[in-house]
Amino acid sequence: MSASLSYLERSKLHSNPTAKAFLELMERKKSNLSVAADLNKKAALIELADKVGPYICLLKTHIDVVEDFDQDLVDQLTALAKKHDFMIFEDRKFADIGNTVKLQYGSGIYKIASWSDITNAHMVPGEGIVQGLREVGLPLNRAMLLLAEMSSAGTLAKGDYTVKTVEVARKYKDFVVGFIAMERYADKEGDDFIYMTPGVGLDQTSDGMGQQWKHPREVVYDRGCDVIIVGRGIYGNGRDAAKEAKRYQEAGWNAYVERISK
Ligand code: 6AU
Repeated sequence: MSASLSYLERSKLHSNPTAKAFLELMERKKSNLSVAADLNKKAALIELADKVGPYICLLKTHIDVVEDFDQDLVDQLTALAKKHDFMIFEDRKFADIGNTVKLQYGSGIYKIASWSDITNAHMVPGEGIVQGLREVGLPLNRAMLLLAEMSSAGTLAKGDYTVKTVEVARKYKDFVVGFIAMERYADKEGDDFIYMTPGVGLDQTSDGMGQQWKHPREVVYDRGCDVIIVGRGIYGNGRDAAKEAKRYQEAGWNAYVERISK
């Protein structure tokens, strides 16, 4: 069962170069922490990425919320990714037909495929969405995640929807390398999906707008997920982002070490 293997052992099970490199990076850096950098000013986003950079494996962006976006932001983020050794995940949550998502992923102002190692999509439109994104992303050695579940209260992504999402992921394993999910489910022979879980917090359980936060140990040890995605728990309420990132890195990593030594 891949939940009991180390990230390094699992890197050998992947054919997708981004998944392989990502799992190696996690092991090398001893980090399964992704920071959700939901900030709307370029300077603030760059400052946060530089502060948390030493502690994270993945910087998660919502590039379309940045009011003063320009190509220089992308250049600076990719330079910081090199400096601190992390990857970039544009949390675009594509949700349209294959032909449209191809355009949204590869062109427009953001040209996401040109700089984002990983992106994600909803399965609502059916598997054409994966075919469209794969056409653009695979030649660039990119990878994607499918949203199999969500962290928010009342989500419709559950039950049969989740099961069908996993089936599609199995069909396109060269490009779909994992899920946004709340627990690990697809550990059939030959599976090795990377489970990334948002809705993680050490100090609070809810934001009053549907978000539900769980403890890193519950996510990684009890539920078998691989990456904790943390936003406001790290930079919200005037917190010291570097200090909090270190705290979350340790909590996430300790839970992982405990899980693989079970
Ligand atoms: O820690 P937070 O609540 O400040 O931030 C959580 C981040 C946000 C959401 O857009 C994202 O995680 N997210 C996702 C993702 C990553 O796809 C899915 C989901 O179900 N819930 C969720 O919060 O940037």
